[in-house]
Amino acid sequence: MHSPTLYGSDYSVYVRIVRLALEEKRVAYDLVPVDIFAQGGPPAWYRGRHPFLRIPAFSHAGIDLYETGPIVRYVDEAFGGPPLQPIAPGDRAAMNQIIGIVDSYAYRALVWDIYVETVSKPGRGETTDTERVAKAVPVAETCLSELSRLKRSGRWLIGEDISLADVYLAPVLAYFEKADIAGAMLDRHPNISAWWDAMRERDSFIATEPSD
Ligand SMILES: N[C@@H](CCC(=O)N[C@@H](CS)C(=O)NCC(=O)O)C(=O)O
Repeated sequence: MHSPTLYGSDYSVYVRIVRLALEEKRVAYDLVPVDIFAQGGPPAWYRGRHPFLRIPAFSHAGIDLYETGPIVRYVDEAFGGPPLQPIAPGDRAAMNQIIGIVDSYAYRALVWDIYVETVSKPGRGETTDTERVAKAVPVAETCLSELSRLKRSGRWLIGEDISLADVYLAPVLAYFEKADIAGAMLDRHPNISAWWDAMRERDSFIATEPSD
C-alpha cells in the first residue's frame, strides 16, 4: 500500500493531530509543506486540496480528504496498528465529546486567544489584545475543568489506551503551556497535569515536535 500524503506545516495544531495519529499507528507518510499563513496565501494549487484554505489536507490510495476529524478516523480505520477509537459506545462518545471540546472551544481560547496573544504577539513586538485574553480565561477554565471531569481513570483520557482524544488535546496544550497563566491553571487539575506529563514523553509527541 502506498504511503499517505499529508499537506500542511509542522507548526499547525491540526496538522500535528494527524501526524500524531499516523505516528501512533506507525504509518509512514510524506509531509508536503503548505504554509497557510504565507504572505500572499498558500500556493494556488492548494485550493484544489482544501477549498476552505485550511491545513491539513490528506491523500491516500485515491482518497482525498480535508478536515482533521475524517482524516484521523480514516487513518485509524484504514491502517493496522493499535486502534485509536474505543469500541464501547460510551467510551467512544466520551472520546468524541473531548474532540468536540477541543474543536469548538479549547483550540480558539487556549491557542489563539491566550498563547498567540500573550506569547507569540509580544515575541513579534506586537501588542496583546488584553480584552481578548480576559474573555478567553474563563473559557479556558471551563475547558480544563470539563476535561478533568471527563477524563477516565488510567493513563490516557479515555482510560488505559491512547485514543484520538489524546491526539487532539496534546498539540493544543503544547502551545497553551507556554503561556504564563497556564501553569497555575493546569495545577488546579492534577489528573490533566499528570496526563500532560505522560503525553509529553510519548514517542509520537517527541517525533512531531514543530521545527521552530
Ligand atoms: N476544521 C479544520 C480546522 C483546521 C485549521 O483551522 N487549521 C489551521 C491551522 S492549525 C488553519 O489552517 N488556519 C488557517 C486560517 O485560519 O486561515 C480541521 O479540522 O482540519
